[in-house]
Amino acid sequence: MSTKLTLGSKTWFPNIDPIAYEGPDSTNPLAFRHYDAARVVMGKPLGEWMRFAVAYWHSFCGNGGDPFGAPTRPMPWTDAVDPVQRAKDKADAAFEFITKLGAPYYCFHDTDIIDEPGTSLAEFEQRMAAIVPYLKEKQDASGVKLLWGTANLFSNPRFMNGASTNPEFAILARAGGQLKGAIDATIALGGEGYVFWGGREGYLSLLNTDMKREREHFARFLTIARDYARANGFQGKFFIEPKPCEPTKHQYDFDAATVIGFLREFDLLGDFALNIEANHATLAGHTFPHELQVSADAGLLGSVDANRGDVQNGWDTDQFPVDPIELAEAMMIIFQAGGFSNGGINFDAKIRRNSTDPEDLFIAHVAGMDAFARGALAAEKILTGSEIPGMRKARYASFDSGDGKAYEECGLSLEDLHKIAHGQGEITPASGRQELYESIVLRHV
Ligand code: XLS
Ligand code: CA
Ligand code: CA
Repeated sequence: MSTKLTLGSKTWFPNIDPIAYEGPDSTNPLAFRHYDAARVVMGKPLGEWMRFAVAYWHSFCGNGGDPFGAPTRPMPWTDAVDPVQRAKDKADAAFEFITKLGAPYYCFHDTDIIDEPGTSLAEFEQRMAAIVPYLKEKQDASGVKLLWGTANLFSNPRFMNGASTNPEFAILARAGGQLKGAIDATIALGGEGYVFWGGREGYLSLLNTDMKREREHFARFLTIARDYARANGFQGKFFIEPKPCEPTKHQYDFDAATVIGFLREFDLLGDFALNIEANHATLAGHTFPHELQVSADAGLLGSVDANRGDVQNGWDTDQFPVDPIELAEAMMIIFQAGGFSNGGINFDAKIRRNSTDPEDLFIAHVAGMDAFARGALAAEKILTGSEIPGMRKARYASFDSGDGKAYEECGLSLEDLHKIAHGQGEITPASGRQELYESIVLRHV
């Protein structure tokens, strides 16, 4: 183990060595087969495109408990009685893990880095003041950076009716007080982004909800958060993470298109971009690539929460991503959008309840990073060496000249279309050739 790994004295993953790249022929699940951070892909090292991050909450707080059963996961870093010591142990475990994995970033909620005391905001602030400098030391010693921070404004019972969309002003103010601390921590730790996921910003019943007012309050909350962060030196990006439902029946940040409309309506474009989570895309009835493309087309593709849902289950299962075909399509969109500026690929994914060996967490991340890398290598081949870009362009060739071009340039009226329609007779539509496109993708993955 390198001396860079810990400030604390303990080793939490004693049987795991730093993960190395061993190449596609390796059968070692604790080695990368595709993810070689230094390998240049689409003109830039893979590591710079990916900007992988580890999620504190699933990896170091999630204990495997579910509504039907008690925790299953051994997490020795949660044993200390003193909350600050417990938080430091957790930080030691997290940084040992992230460093051995070779991920450059991590992400957290305020309540992940230190446990929230019962009620007092002042006491929570004292605890935050104890752990944030420790995290800064861990970052400086390891070189691991903060991709984004966020506030957990949804778990505590006080937020059962929402945070910034709560019908009671006192709760909204409490949420704002906590938000300020999370922004301060993100700034102190040099976070490149700040995420707003609208945990309970939505409703369970319209009968008791003034949706218009709640959305306006939400926009106001984002606006003053942005103003505060900017005034205090935050130069990163704010990310909104869409999700259609869960925990509320209907969340205001339903999907990428809804969020883009919201940002435009409340004049928040410019400071905000989108954090697209794969499993949230499928919950919204879309695909992960769809949500990426909608964001990219609006110039708002900020960051990614990497995971996958389950085709059979209609909830947020947050499994590790493994499908290289889906990820090749995703990476084609990310490459064409020019990548992330302040964002990255954060594994908002959890190992299953019955995955209880310490190495399971490593295997899951290694496979997830490899799946993205394999998708990226395929995407490069598809974009630079396959028939697909040309085929797709040719599909729209009738808009490149003549009447089609005039139409795109706003030069034709409905009467013009009527005249053209009469002049051209019946048309035989061209095949969309979807299976051909799919077979080409398959050839490159
Ligand atoms: C929950 C969300 C959450 C955000 C951060 O479904 O994915 O974890 O990413 O608050
Ligand atoms: Ca997420
Ligand atoms: Ca999720």
